[in-house]
Amino acid sequence: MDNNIIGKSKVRAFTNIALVKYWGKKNEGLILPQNGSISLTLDHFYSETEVIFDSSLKKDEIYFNNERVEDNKIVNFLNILRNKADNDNFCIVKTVNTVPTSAGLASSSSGFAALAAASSKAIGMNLSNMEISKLARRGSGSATRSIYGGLVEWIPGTNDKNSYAQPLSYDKKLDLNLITVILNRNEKKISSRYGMKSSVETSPYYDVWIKQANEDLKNMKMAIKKNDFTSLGRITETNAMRMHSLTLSADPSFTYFNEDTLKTINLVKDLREQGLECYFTIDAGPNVKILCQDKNTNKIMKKLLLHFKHSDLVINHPGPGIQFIY
Ligand code: 2P0
Repeated sequence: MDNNIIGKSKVRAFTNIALVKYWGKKNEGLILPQNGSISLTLDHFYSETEVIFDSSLKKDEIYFNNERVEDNKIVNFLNILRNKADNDNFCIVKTVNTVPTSAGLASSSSGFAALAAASSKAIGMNLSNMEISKLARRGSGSATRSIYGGLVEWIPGTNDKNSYAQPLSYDKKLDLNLITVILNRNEKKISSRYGMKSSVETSPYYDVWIKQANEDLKNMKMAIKKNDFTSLGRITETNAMRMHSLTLSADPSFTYFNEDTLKTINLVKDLREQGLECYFTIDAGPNVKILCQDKNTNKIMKKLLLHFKHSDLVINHPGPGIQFIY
């Protein structure tokens, strides 16, 4: 046993995809969102993070998929944690990701959820899931929601203490599936952080977005309560397009879509016309996610395979919340 080790922990956290999007901060330091959001945690993509606090270290050491990296966002997060824990030791962070990083498949959601849970335990704090959710938020907004499985709501709040996520109860007969269509595995050119800031500061439609997103959130919760997949899907799709209209109306304007994104959107609409009910959502990258129900997934996959490689399509079911491995 190494005498210098103060504590260690390893956690697995799954990514989530927002059905009502978070797009803009009202406090950048604390990562307080302008509006509430609702997401689905997936079962296929996750991050596994081990944190070891060691009194002999002179600085934090961060390894990503077994390679040593410098990462300011992680060091900033660890400084927030040290401050909260009143403990100035450094640590080793080892993260392995099954999510293509920064390609709009929400790798930061699982990454910071796993880091918040593992680092807080390793430094000796014994936090509730609600407290872990608040802490994860300081690393990345979407990570707030990845603490929990299934459908999750992030309550926007007004300060560090009242902005956190909570699980939404829903009927498992909703049978939600989400097929990720990977069109591009490369790192995106415009970070969500920049994209949000630019939308808040320069889109003339930003105030309308907040109003509409609140409305979408209310209607989405109603659809979930009523077990109404059609309403849930329609809100998911329109809310995503409303978010992306902020990027198109920013100055300078930008978009996360590429030509394959538009083709895939049209394909989803075609499938729907053929009687296969499904809806799309898109995040800060070109990849498209298709929401459907168990009963239609195989038929939809068959149609998608006429256009995409098998390895670029991943079927997800609702995934679990954070899992402590030790
Ligand atoms: C979401 N996205 O609700 C929205 C929809 C992407 C599109 O949250 O700046 O990595 O670290 O809080 O959470 C992605 O942005 O941004 C995101 P920060 P984050 O999932």
